Amino acid sequence: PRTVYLKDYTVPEYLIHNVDLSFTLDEKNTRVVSRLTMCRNPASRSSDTSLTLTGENLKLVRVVLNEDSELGDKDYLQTPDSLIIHEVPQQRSFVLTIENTIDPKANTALEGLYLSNGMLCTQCEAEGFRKITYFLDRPDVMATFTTTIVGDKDRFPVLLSNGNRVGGGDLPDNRHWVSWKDPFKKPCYLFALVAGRLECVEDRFTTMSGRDIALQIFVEKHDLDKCDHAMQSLKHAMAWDEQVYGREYDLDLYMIVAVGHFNMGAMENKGLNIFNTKFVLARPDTATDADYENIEGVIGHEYFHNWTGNRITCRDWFQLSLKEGFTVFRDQEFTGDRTSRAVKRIEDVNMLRTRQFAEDAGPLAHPIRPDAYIEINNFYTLTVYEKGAEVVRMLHTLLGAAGFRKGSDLYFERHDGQAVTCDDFVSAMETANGVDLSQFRRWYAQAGTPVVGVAQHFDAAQKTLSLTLSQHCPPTPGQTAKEPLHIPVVTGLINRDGSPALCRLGENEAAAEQVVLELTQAKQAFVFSGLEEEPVVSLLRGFSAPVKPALNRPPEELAFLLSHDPDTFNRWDAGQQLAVQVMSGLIADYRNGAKLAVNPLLIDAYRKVLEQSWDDLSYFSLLMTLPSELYLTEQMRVVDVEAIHHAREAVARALAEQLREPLETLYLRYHRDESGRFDAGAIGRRRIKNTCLSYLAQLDADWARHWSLQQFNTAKNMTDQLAALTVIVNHPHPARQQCLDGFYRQWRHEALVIDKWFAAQAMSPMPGTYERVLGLLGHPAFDIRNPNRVRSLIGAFSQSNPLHFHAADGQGYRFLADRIIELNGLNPQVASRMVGALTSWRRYDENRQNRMKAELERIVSTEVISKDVYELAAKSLA
Ligand code: BAL
Ligand code: ZN
Repeated sequence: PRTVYLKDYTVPEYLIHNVDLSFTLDEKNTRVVSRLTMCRNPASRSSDTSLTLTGENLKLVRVVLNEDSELGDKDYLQTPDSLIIHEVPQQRSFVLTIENTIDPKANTALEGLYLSNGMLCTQCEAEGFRKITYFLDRPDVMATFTTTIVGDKDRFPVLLSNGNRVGGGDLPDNRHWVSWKDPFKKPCYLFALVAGRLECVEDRFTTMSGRDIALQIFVEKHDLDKCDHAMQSLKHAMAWDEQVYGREYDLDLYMIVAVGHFNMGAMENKGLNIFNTKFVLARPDTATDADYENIEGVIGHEYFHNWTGNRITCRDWFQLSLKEGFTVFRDQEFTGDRTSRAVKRIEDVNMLRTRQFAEDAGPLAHPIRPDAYIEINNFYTLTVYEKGAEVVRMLHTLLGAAGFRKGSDLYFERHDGQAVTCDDFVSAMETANGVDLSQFRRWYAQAGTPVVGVAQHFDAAQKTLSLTLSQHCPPTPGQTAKEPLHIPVVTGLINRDGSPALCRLGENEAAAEQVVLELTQAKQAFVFSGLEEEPVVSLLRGFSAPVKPALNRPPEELAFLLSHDPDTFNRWDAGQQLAVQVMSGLIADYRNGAKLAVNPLLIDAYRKVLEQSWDDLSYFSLLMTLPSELYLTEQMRVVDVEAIHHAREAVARALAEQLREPLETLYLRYHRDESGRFDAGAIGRRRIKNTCLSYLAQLDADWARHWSLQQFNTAKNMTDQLAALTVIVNHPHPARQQCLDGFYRQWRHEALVIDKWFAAQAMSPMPGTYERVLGLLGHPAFDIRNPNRVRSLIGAFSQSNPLHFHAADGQGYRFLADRIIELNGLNPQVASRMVGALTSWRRYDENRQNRMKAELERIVSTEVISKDVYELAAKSLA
């Protein structure tokens, strides 16, 4: 397969000004007529007078140049992925009309036009439009689109595309037509079409300039009662973007369609977002609090793309983080403002540190702006998205909120209607603030997680604290030597009595509660003055940079920070690091066959947390939650899945035994049902209660089993019901099968709830999980063609059940490789998403390494292998 390089970028040879599309719908044979108004790109230096359009899986019917001249076989060449027209006008614009047919029913890859539950829908990002018609399928070709759709009135009563509806009417043979016009220039990856039996929930929004916008959410009829939260989220997002970024919506209509078969979470098509049902549908009895939060976040994310992605798009796919990193940062801040800032930050960093750091340390590490790819779909990664958002967050930290806003204003002003680069974004920040960000730009080009070293020296006579920070970044594939990065390290100081110490850097600086240390050199000293005693340093507050601080704090200092750090992130992190230290000791004990005795310091620290009173109960729950097995995995040089599992269980059990009383009291205080309430208070009460329940389930006690069963049987909201089911499925419980069967019977008509049923079983640490997962593949509700089902069974098992997936006999690996090979032929994007669980093979013992490697080799040698799967499997073996 061919590798595409950023360094090879050249401007398009031709431009497309306008696209007139007409679709005549049929499940197996949809006819597409595309009329392109084009011209030679004056900026292109190529002397080639032919025109190459991309297209895949298309049946070409005819090609007409300038309305009247139908081209013959000798005028063009068709290849499996292109249409080359030998000669087109060079001096003036021309019209090219192409007619082709496509088969949506055969499209199991869910890219281009495909069928989901009888409805036709599209997914074009990144390169799906070429599966609809021949085109210049690249993001720097921006055109206005008009789309006319013709279809049967019964099968396709609703016909949607981008922009505003400009016409429609009846046709003979029970057919009808609708025309849509999108006045904004856009690349074809933002094109969308939806046709089917859909119902609509409608609302309105008045923008800051007083324009009235119609908001519509389209779903299948039985889901009409699950759209309220998505609609409210959309209105909140629209208002937030006006307040925080001064950005207003531009069309008269904003449509969202929920579909059951979708490779991603959602897609920001102009004026017509298409969403995975998972990120739209919610009712208190079917969706958890986490689902509610995710829906608001993803609705916000797609809405925010209207400015960061659609109005200003990417020049090429290497620039993906330009729109994704910025838009993730925007959605994170939106959720922080809407819910709890402290909790949102912790959740985001938790994911970054467990999953993105692993990616950045493995064979697939790449910069947030990659320099090469075989299949661009493989680069919708945690690095491009989440680390990309961290890079934008660092700009926000360095420039301050007002400076960042000046920069984003200039970015929107300069580049509206253009396809630009990450560099253009940084330049706007630079110009607006009069600063030099040349070193900062390295974050876009360098992969890997930097390690920040810390050494401190207190001079009692001078009353100064000297803090020496250093940085180094381990090599990543293709990048051995790394340059120092520009790292903002937000730092505060705390006196020994727990009160904050003021930070005074240098002679003339004013004292502040915290400062941003700008680490730009390999090693750099910062001197704080005016200190009466040696303070405790609170470093990297709010996780101000995506780095690993190399700090070996004594456990007492971590316990001190857990009690006193005013920074909510660092306070939580101190508890996590304390737990990691204790569990690391137990992991070593387990490996040595020693008894697992939990350090009482940790129990005391948790007791103190339990004894305090907390306003934000969600934050309190996070303080009470132990680091996950996956996070512990990241801390080990050679991963020992069994030792990690048993060490963590030992700590959880010790906490449950020794803190039983306060945990019980808390559970009972909040165990009453508050179904239907989604304010921060009720969410927090459910969260802390369920955290307590999961601890109490560690006790081998009938009363604890009874509590979980009672909660399962009486819960009226999904958060409580699923929390109880999870506890029951994760421990020996006599009612396990009965609860699973009851849950299935209760929810068999709700696809998203059945996904949870599959996932809960796939993630269980109980013996027999592998056999159960294997059996579930044959369950009538399992469908390998549905990405949500694949993720909920195969994804959950391989990515969130380390104990069973990494079983020493290799059965988990074999199971996954078999599924990847099967999926490779059906849906390469989903198949390649599943490869990730095998790519970290070098982190395990020799036995597991050999077994994982053998499965990767089996995958690579599959006879017909997709670019998607090949790229990841081959790179991880290299
Ligand atoms: N653009 C792909 C889906 C998303 O990031 O919103
Ligand atoms: Zn996005």
